[in-house]
Amino acid sequence: SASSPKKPFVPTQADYQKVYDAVAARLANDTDYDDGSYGPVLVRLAWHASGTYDKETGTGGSNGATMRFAPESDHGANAGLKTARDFLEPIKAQFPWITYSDLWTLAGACAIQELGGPTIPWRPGREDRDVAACTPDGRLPDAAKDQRHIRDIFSRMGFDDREMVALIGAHALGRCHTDRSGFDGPWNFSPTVFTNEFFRLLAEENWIQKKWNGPKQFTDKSTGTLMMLPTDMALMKDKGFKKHVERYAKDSDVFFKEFSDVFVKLLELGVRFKTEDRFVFKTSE
Ligand code: CCH
Repeated sequence: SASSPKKPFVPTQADYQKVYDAVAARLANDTDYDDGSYGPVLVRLAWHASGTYDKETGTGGSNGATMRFAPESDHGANAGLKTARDFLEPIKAQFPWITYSDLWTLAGACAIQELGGPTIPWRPGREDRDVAACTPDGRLPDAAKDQRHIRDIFSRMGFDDREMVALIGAHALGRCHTDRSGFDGPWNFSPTVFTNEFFRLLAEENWIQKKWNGPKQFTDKSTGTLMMLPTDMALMKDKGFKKHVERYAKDSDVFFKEFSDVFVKLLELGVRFKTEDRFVFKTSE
């Protein structure tokens, strides 16, 4: 009736596509950062927001966006992610109806697509939580460790060996920063394009320990300009992991398909959705 209160705004796929387009436009315009794109750090924000999930207790996961608050914002693993959160603030101001937790995951999906990766079907429904829902430190992987640690951390989220390797293939994107993690450099020569190069180089290059005062990391023998983390190298030392590295190194289509599936799963950890259907966003031209 005419006297009924204002109906709440129920966004449709078209509204979420507008958010996608706004993130994509900002990515295209703000190229004065790192290797020319905020895309990689947006992917990392989406991953660290989601990868806190613990399947036993159902805590953590992409619901909540609790990285807005200390102590979670100050966890060592999240160093530098303020850059990504700040990048998205104007988008949140433009579309105040979207939750931070939906926005951060949508931006991660957008970055993968805009940087030439596979489509990442996405659905809304995450709710923001307050500081009390912050997860304890130590739920995200420590790059100085080995294959046992990778399995411990990622199986706590509910992933199997194949999924763990596929996810880490996101290291095709971006770089390490000495003022964030202490590590330094990119994993390949096109850090703003999503490819299977991480696996190809990991499988085919000769990796030697970097001589420097920083934390232990590896460098490619032929150019000395690329890097691998100890955890990345661990994927080649473990039979269960190595076979997937080799599969993805050989076949980019297989990697794209399996990465998409597992990234969708990552972005949905800990969320009870009301809808089965996912949106496939249109990538910008
Ligand atoms: Fe990662 N990652 N990551 N990573 N990561 C770093 C950077 C990125 C580990 C450690 C690091 C995933 C898994 C792992 C990205 C996506 C993913 C850095 C450098 C470290 C250290 C941070 C810095 O200095 O700025 C470890 C350990 C693991 C697992 O063993 C997974 C899974 C994903 C996504 C699916 C992306 C993207 C970056 C680049 C960020 C940037 O700022 O360029």
